[in-house]
Amino acid sequence: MKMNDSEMDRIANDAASLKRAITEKLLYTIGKMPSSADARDWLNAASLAVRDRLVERWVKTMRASCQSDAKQVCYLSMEFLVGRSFTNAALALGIYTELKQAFAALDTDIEEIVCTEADAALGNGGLGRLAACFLDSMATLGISGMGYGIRYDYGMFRQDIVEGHQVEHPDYWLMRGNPWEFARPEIQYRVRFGGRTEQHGADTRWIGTEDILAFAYDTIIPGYGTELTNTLRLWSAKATDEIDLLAFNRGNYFGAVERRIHSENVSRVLYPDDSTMSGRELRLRQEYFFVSASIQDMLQRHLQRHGRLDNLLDTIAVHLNDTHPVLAIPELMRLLIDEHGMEWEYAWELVCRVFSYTNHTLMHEALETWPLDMVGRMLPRHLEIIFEINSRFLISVAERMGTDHDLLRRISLIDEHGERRVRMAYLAVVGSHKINGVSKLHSQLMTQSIFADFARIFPERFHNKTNGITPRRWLAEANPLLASLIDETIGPDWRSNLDRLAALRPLADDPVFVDACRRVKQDNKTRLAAWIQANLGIHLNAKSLFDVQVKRIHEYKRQLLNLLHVVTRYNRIIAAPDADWVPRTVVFAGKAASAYRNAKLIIKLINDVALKVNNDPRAGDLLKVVFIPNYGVSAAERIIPAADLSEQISLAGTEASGTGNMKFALNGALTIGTLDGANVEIREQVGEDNIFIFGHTTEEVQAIRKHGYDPMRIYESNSELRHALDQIRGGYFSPDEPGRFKPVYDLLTSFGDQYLLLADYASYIATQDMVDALYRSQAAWQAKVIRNIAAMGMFSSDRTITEYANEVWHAKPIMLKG
Ligand code: 26Q
Repeated sequence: MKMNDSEMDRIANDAASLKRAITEKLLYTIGKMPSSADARDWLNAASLAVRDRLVERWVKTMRASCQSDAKQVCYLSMEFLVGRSFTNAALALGIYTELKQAFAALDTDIEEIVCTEADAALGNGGLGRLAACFLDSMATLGISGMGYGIRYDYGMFRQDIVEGHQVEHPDYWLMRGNPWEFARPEIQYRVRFGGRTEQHGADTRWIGTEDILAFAYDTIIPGYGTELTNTLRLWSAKATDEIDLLAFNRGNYFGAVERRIHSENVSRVLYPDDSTMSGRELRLRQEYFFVSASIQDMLQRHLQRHGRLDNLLDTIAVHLNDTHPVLAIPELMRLLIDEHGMEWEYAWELVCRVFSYTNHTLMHEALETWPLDMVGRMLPRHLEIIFEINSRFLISVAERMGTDHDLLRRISLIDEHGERRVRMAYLAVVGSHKINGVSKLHSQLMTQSIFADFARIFPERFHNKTNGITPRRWLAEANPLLASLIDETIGPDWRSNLDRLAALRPLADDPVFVDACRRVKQDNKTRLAAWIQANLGIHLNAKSLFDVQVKRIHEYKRQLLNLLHVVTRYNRIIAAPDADWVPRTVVFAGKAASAYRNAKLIIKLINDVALKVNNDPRAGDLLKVVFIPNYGVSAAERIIPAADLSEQISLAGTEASGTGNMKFALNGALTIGTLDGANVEIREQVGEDNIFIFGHTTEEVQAIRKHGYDPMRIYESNSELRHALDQIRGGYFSPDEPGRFKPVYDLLTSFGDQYLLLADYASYIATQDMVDALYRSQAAWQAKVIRNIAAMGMFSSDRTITEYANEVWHAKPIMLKG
């Protein structure tokens, strides 16, 4: 397909053509006159104009990938936390400046348009955002990839803070349409639930099911510095017609509609839990729904081209983003055996070589297990297959390692204690050829704890892939001021080769560059302060040290430790208001899972402390505390570039990796953190003089636990800590309800505090004092900032994806011609 002149004109990239394209979209696609269009209409029009320019690349890519024999990576994830797409797409196409001019010619500031886009918040946090960074990197590197997930009608809830409490609102992100997606009603699959199995000779039939249709919606994922694009394919649930017929025959119109609604609820809403496994049946239905549609789609696309399945391995690699899509393993077995007549042994060999799996947590509460009864009722054929996988696996282990009943009980895919449950993580390990953790420390702990037995059985399967972040969104887009300073200094290549930042390291001692960095940070802080003033009515000292902890609220992440420092600092200031303090602004943001009581209490405590501190004239400009509501991708893009200090203070051994830690360092914040997750590798990269490490190590934590943790002893022996905790317990921050925070005190001072908060308090406070001391010397501070930025090369998700492509997926980049 060659384009003629008028087609070329349609997608020309100069400002005048873009302006014409935008006004045409507004009129002919949105159906509005400029005079009646609001900012969001203009955004939709401009997005459609930008999308046209992506489509050309998309078509080219699909043609090239058909001609190439490169493997396609199918990335299965319940979550894709993409955020906004407009600026990202414009930067990938290299037309942001022209779009800005086009809007200027329409008398509009592009910033006012861009901020009307709703975040695609189809994820909870780290795991979902990682999937989005990976899609970006795969496209940029030319790895042919397809993200598969669910098109939730409602994404991550919107968080309001009302009188200091979290209030959740539904996030109907599709309200004003989604200009980025292509509905593909011709791509639909039937997903079956329930029913029973019947044996016919050697054949098993699954019958009597209740079915749902999965409809595909495609979004183009542009690569940077390449014309290659990938696809994010999300499934939306639709009722089948049989549902109506069944009910109509009984003369029950409302019954029919109700059942339609019931079916279509499968893709209605994202579960907003990220660290406890909510065992709701609807969640399991969601998991099977998108997995089944995705696997059927892969087989159908493969068969269309090749007409046989024995070479499936040559065309696809399927990656499981945590256990959430692990039903893909029995689903592929079922399709190969029951529908395509393959032998078990042959099919199993294929399956194990197709799948790979990433684990994202060691915490027991977050590991997925499902009641056997529930699985059997919902997916009777899959349960049979899981039993068969299990019995063959246990037999092979017994053959290889002897019949150790204790071992066999431990590694069984079925947990027989109490109510019998399927262990999804074990299913993932047995059915994948590669299994990884997301940081060196996490991968190592993984093979010592939850998968210790499996690491002995399959040592060659386990490896590490330290997480990364895309520099396109997290530097180029989020921090344009720093991006242009770096461009002026070392050129623009860092966007697709983040190692280039190393060239900045010698400039840590260059007073001109140091000062330029400082000014960029100051501008970003001033902007955030203005936003906070306008939106929250809190006045900040933009010259103060911005100390930031933004992430999901969870006990293991220890927002309370941060807060104990805030209270301690407040007490010190009140005791000596005229001392030479380094002024601080402490920023918190993050959502609590809606049923997580303690997390919600932490949010209330942060807000109550903020109220007290911010209104105390004795603290004045020296200390301010802000809780920014509704943390998400767009909020992160605003907040992170303005941070001086990045709080990464989880108890050692609990945060699998963290990726916020990388975003902050890349944007010129210094880290105060524990030796946990990827903090360990950040320290290795930046050097121990350029990071503030405190607290007990993983081994020390294990030792404390072994010998018995005694927080009361710590409480008794540290008067500042005792004072802070007594204030929290006694209602100093909650005079309207003095007992409100007694549970916080009880938690932290009881043997039951799993996260050893008080054990790290003294070391944390002492390290915070060192932060102040360094901040007084701006040249020394900025030098460390620059050494951090310069060392971030390895935390590009391009590096992570290159490793997955080479070592796990065996996927090579595809070449685009012309
Ligand atoms: C499971 C079953 C039922 C309901 C919900 C869930 C569920 C949903 C989301 C369980 C876990 C999650 C999300 C986990 C997550 O985000 N983990 C983070 O992954 C990041 C990327 O690897 C790491 O950097 C973080 O350390 C890790 O906490």
